[in-house]
Amino acid sequence: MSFGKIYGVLDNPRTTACRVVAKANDLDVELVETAPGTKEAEYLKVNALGKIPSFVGANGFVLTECIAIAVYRK
Ligand SMILES: N[C@@H](CCC(=O)N[C@@H](CS)C(=O)NCC(=O)O)C(=O)O
Repeated sequence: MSFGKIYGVLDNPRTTACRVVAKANDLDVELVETAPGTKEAEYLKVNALGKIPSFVGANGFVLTECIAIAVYRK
């Protein structure tokens, strides 16, 4: 079952840190490739600053800031 999605870039350090923690906790988290600094309207609804990474849980819960994402537990 999906835990959620991480918006970020493969090999970006902050994205990677979040994905490593998810993997270590056996969480199914999809990576949605998103360029840092994007001003796409859809992404700005997730992260108003356009920064990566961002997390959107399967329940719709949104988190930004890589440390907050990494330590988040449902
Ligand atoms: N405090 C944020 C910083 C996020 C951040 O600055 N991400 C960079 C990429 S590593 C970014 O999106 N830069 C694009 C920009 O600042 O417009 C965090 O730790 O998640």
